[in-house]
Amino acid sequence: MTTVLAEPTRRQAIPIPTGCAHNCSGSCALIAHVRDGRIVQITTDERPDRPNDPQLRACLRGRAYRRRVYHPDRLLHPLRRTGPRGEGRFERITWDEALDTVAGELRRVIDTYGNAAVYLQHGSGGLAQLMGMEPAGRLLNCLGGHLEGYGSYSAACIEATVPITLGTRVCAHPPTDWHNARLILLWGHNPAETTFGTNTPYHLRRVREAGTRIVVIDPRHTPTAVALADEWIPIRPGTDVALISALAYVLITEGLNDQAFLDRCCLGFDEAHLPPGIPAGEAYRAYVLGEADAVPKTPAWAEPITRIPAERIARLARELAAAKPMALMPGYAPQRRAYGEQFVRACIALAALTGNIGVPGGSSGAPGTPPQFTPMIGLGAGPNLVPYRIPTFRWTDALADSAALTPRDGLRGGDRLPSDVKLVYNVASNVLVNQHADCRRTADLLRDPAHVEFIAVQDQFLTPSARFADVVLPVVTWLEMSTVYQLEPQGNAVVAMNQAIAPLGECRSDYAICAALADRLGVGEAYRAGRTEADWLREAVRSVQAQDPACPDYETLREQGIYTVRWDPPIVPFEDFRADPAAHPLDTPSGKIELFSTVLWDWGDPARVPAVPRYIPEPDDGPRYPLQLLGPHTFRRTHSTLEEVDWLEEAFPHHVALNPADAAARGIADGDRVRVFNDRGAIVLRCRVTPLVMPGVVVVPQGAWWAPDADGVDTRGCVNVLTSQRATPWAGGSTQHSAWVEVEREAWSA
Ligand SMILES: Nc1nc2c(c(=O)[nH]1)N[C@H]1C(S)=C(S)[C@@H](COP(=O)(O)OP(=O)(O)OC[C@H]3O[C@@H](n4cnc5c(=O)[nH]c(N)nc54)[C@H](O)[C@@H]3O)O[C@H]1N2
Ligand SMILES: Nc1nc2c(c(=O)[nH]1)N[C@H]1C(S)=C(S)[C@@H](COP(=O)(O)OP(=O)(O)OC[C@H]3O[C@@H](n4cnc5c(=O)[nH]c(N)nc54)[C@H](O)[C@@H]3O)O[C@H]1N2
Ligand code: SF4
Ligand SMILES: [Mo]
Repeated sequence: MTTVLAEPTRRQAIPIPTGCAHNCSGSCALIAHVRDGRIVQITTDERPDRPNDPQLRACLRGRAYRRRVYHPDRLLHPLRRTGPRGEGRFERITWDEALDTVAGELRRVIDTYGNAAVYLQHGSGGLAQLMGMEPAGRLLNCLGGHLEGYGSYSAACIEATVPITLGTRVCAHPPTDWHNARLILLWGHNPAETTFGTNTPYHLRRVREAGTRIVVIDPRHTPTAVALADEWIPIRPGTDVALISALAYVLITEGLNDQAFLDRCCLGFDEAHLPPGIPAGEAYRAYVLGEADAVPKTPAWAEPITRIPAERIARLARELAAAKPMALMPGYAPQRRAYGEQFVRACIALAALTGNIGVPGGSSGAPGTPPQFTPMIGLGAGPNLVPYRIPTFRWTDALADSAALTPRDGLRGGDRLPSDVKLVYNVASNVLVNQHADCRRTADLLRDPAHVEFIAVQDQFLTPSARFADVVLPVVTWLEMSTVYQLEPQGNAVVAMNQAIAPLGECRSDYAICAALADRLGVGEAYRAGRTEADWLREAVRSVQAQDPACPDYETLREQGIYTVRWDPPIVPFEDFRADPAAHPLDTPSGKIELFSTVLWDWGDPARVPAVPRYIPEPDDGPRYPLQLLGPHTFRRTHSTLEEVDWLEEAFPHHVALNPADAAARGIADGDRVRVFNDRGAIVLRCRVTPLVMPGVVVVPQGAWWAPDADGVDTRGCVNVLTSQRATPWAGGSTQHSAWVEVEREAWSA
């Protein structure tokens, strides 16, 4: 028998403070325990919990990180493709060969086609300083620039519509204000699982314990609905704006709306407050009451659309009006849908109608940053001299036919792109194939080397995207480098991430790889700006210090691990505007909250981009595909990162979830292997039959790695085999939550 614990010769492991900086929207503290140059355990924050400075406790993903760092599939050497793109055959090459090839291709493509032919792929894998897209963008900008995307996968419709409606994205209440709310409405929002700043679930739990009621509106009975809420209201996906319109109907017809606030602070609620020359029927009130289209948006109208009983809708409206203040907190998912712009604007309208904008405990209805947020300015990508920008989600359109992409499709900087994309640089990203919609179409586009002439991938694993690379460059994990990280806007901490172990194999940091490329291309000096990596980290921490003198310097931070920004007393966004809108106008065309958007009116596409938020039924894929497919973000992974970690698969096995009624109608039992399919493709995976998903809805968590068999059927279960590349009509955002499928039992299912 071995007695490991009693082993007398065992030397103490050294604890190294570090953190977790994949794009889960959190940033937790990790402590790597290192013995003989190897991490033997990972623990997390051990400081005492204080109400406004709680621990940055890591979730299972952070704590299981050892399984990722030392995974046998880690990339340890540069690779060159030997078979057709996507097939996954590579040979090991030296760093010199790899860097010479990538630098040579960058030079050749820029000289032949111009800088706009180089596309830096959206990639969110590494978000701390010196990692990921930022060094790569800096390298390309030192070379004269590159084609850049705008609008994220996460929140393109929020990013586009909140500024034209509220004039700013500094529109969120800090968690220190949440206890002032009587009711919190989490709309398509699942922070128990999606984090949204490490301690969002913690703060929600505390305010609920203190008596605030929490209601969740979601097609799934989420971990948030289970653990943090008083009530779950299931809604048919894509119909949220119908529900908001019906809530508005009840508020208006029962005189429960805050008319004084609407009159004083908003444009276009009623005809008396429309801009000059706009017909009366265009006001929000006219839409809700059905004055223009003869369809009053009553609860009875919304019931068959949303599947929420009319009586419950009417009661909810009264509850929202009675709970003063009420904080509406939407997630991002309902705007990653076919008409995502409408959801974002409808939420702001609901917050305005209930008079909750600019009051403690209220909400603007829009996700954003709180006023106290102190952004960290570190390395930075520097100015990009290429003027062209495309909506990030439309990069495949730019690849397929750059000439077809016009300003009406969201192209900025000119009427058409000067060149097709000839080189894709994919850093900290599995978007290239896995995380973008419609894997098969993307893969077909990438397969032809005459079309995209060169693909470089910088990653830690040979992901489905890396399989399409011509050259793969191996990157360290953060445990093999030092960096600093600032929590996402929703949070309030700066975390020092200290190097715990030597780089594995021949891995290098993104910063170092891009520096070596810059040297080869003659722009090394501009790239480094005379600084070492430690200098850049010192600068980054100094940028927070400049706004918040209590922040320690880099050296002190390295020792203490975490600095928490104090957000007490909380600053309430729009408080001054609400008090005196004339003295504090918003940065919108009218200076007011534009429930009627003059910008969208001028756009001139009222059926798809109306000037007031309207319910627009989503297109479906016809009667053959009756089930709505969601690909939410779950505990299992951070996007596709951590897919390889066996402990996480054991804790949260990947499967498709189906309601018992839909399963019974198809002869499917819990645990069966099923085929989920539509015209775009098919995936085969285990089925979980569960009432946690409402009828008519199918759930395949996003991020599983695409693994097509010889017939092209995905044997792992990547949801993006089934999603559409159609962008939202105005923001050009992702619509990856709007997909329709059928599910059938596999004949050989045991
Ligand atoms: N664990 C984990 N956390 C993450 C991430 C991760 O990969 N893993 N990714 C992070 C990133 S980058 C982002 S952008 C955010 C994403 O954050 P979100 O976009 O908010 O997350 P989702 O899981 O897509 O969706 C949130 C909830 O909305 C519901 N939903 C879907 N469609 C609809 C709808 O039409 N109406 C309503 N009412 N609800 C709907 C889903 O069932 C889900 O419970 O998460 C962040 N957090
Ligand atoms: N169907 C569907 N698809 C979605 C979504 C959805 O809700 N539904 N959500 C979308 C959203 S919101 C987002 S943000 C995207 C995210 O998509 P991505 O930005 O592609 O995120 P990941 O899938 O995590 O891929 C990150 C990659 O970076 C690598 N990596 C990690 N750290 C580093 C590093 O330090 N350096 C380098 N070079 N590589 C590193 C990881 O190994 C991984 O391969 O997915 C989108 N896709
Ligand atoms: S994955 Fe997110 S929630 Fe989990 S430890 Fe990392 S930062 Fe924290
Ligand atoms: Mo995201």
